[in-house]
Amino acid sequence: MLTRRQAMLTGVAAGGALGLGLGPARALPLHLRATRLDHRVRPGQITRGMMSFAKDGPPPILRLKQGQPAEITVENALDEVTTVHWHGLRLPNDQDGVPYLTQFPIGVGESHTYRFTPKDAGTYWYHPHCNTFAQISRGMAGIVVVEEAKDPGFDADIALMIRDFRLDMDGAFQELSVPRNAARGGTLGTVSTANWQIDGASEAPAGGLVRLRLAVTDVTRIYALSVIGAAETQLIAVDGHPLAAPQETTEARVAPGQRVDFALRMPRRARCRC
Ligand SMILES: [Cu+2]
Repeated sequence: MLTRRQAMLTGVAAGGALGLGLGPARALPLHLRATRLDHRVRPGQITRGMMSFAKDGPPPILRLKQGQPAEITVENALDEVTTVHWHGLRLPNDQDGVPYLTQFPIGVGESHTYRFTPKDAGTYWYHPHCNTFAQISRGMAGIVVVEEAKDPGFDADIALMIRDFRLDMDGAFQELSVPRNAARGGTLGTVSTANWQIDGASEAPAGGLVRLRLAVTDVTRIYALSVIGAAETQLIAVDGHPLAAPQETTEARVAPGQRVDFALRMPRRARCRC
C-alpha cells in the first residue's frame, strides 16, 4: 500500500515569508463564465467584488492536450466588457483576445468561443485584455496546462497560481494602485495566495515524481520561491519552455506573468512541516 505524504512549498517574497501549500487542481470545463463574486480569501472574511472565470471560486485550471483542438466558450456575466488572452500560447492571431485588434470585446451578456490547437506543451495562463489591471487584480487569471502528446510519466501534476490580493484588515479590496507607489516598485498586495488559498495543501504519493507548475499571475510582486522538503528537486521549464538540461536547484525568481516547472521527488517518509 502506498502511503501519502505532504510536502510544502515555501515562498519568500519582499516583505516577509509566506507558506504556500499544494492546492487542488480543478476539473477542466471548456466553458468559462466571467463573473463577479463574493469569496472567502481569508478565513472568516468575505471579500466582495472579486472577479473570476467561474461562479463559485478561482478560475479553473484548463488542461489542454498538445496537438488536440481546444474550444473554449467564454460567457460574459460581468457588468463590463472583457476578452480572454492566452498568455504565452502560440495560436492564430485572431484567437489572441486583443480587443479591437483581433476581436471586438465580449459584450455584457454575450459569449465568445475561442478555437485553437496548442502546438507546444507547457504551463501558460489566461487573463482578460479589457480593463485589464482591475480585472486581473480582482481575480481574473487562470492557469492553462498543455499536456504533452506523449505522457512524460509523472506520478502527479500539481499547478499552483501564485498571487496576492490587495485587501484591508476586514477583507475588502483596497485601492488597487496607489500613485505614490508607482515609482517605488508598484503597489503590492497584502494577502498571498496559491490557487486563491492562503494555506492550501494537496497530497502526492510517497516517493512519487511530481511535476509542480508555478504560475505567478500577480500584477506587481516578484517572488523568490523555494521548494523545501522534497527528496530531489530540479527546475525543468521556464515560461512554458523546457530547459535544454534540467537544473539542480530548489529556487526560482518569478516575476508577474512568468511560469516555472519543477520536477520533484516526494520523500519516502513523513517529514516535519516545520
Ligand atoms: Cu498576458
